[in-house]
Amino acid sequence: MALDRNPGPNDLSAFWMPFTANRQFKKAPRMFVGAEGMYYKTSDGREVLDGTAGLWCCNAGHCRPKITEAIQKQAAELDYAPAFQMGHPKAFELASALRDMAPEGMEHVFFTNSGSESVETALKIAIAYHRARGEGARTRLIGRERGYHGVNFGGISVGGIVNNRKMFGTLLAGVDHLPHTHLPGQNAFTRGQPEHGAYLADDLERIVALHGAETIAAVIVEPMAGSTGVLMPPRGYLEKLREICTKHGILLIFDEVITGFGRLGSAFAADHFGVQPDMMTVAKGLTNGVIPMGAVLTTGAIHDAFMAGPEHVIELFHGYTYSGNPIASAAGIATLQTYREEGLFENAAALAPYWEDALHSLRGLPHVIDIRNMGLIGAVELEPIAGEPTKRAFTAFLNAYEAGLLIRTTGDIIALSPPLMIDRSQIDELFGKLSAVLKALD
Ligand code: PXG
Repeated sequence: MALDRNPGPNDLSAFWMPFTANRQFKKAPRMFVGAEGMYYKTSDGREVLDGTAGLWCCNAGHCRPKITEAIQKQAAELDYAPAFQMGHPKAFELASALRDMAPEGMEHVFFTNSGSESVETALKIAIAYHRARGEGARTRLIGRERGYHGVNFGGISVGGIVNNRKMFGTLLAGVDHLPHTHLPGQNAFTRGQPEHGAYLADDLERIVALHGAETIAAVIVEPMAGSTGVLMPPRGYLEKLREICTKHGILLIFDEVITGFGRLGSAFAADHFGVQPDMMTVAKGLTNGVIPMGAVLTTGAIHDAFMAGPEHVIELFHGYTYSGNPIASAAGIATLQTYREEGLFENAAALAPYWEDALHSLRGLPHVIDIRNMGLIGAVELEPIAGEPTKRAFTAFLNAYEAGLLIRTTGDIIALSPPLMIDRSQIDELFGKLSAVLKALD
């Protein structure tokens, strides 16, 4: 029986692929077999320019020697150490490096294995923090329409993407949503932060008035919404959210899974916008996407609220078998060193104006109804085909791949987020290819 079930190398049926049109893929598979720097190599021997840093995670580019060596060395030296009641030096080293890189006030680091786990961890810490301080009624969580906070139950509950929610039952109770900030009528083709929409943060006051501040634990938002199709925060919006949260004793969580590690030209979006959250969730670029790892950063006040009671008692009943895994920690340390030594965040900031001009040169091409950008991130929104939403952008994705360019699409929006090591000639190559693809679209 076991032998009968042994698949040949080309049997694609067993692997149920995530967030993928499985039947379409398996009819015409797209396989990467290698990668270096800014390029993937396909199974049919072609080079594909990585316009998306994998899935927004390979910020230092691919197969970077320092990261590869760190992983190899760690695997041979200490493969695994128990994460509970035991430690190993690299997890502490990475936590300190992350704290030192983070905005002032982020003092402690809780390790997870993904963005989704970081979100669950932050939401749980928020509720437990209030309870530890004697405000156990603060359990309500506020997310935002069109928000993406991973795919676990807490994350899809505070998230606001209908297809990620509607199949999965009743979700968490006690969750409300702020309105999204997409105002195409007023803000289309804005470069950087849009002018209109700061008032949308005032909706938090309506939610507070409805439920009472004393029932609300936290607000979680992406400082720049990535997955939904790249929505920049309107000018003044994040400042207002911060102000209202502070006024009512509500924690503000920035989900920086995409915006962390240089995407906007600063280490974190909190730095870029000059707005201080109480917690930050990160993943992806923390290890350059090479080994799964995430983290939650918290203020000293949040951490210290748990450090009461007898010292032999566990303070927070939460954690994962692989929290701070040695190999992931080694990858994280080497990744942060690579960012620093190669000045990759500075490169992203320096290239941002060139990127912006190149991106906005697509304005006027067929079906393009909006273009948005910030740092090394960009979105091109296409007019959907009537009655067939997502099809036009998906066709663009398939044609771009054939033309040697990797892009991401969500709905009818093309998202771009290349590794931060990109240079001007590669930006030209990217937009040259994309513009040809767009011109040929039906
Ligand atoms: N929060 C945010 C803001 C994210 O963007 C997650 C949490 C979840 O991370 P994990 O590691 O559990 O996947 C994400 C992930 C895309 C795309 O192309 C975006 C994500 C993942 C995959 C694809 O939009 N974001």
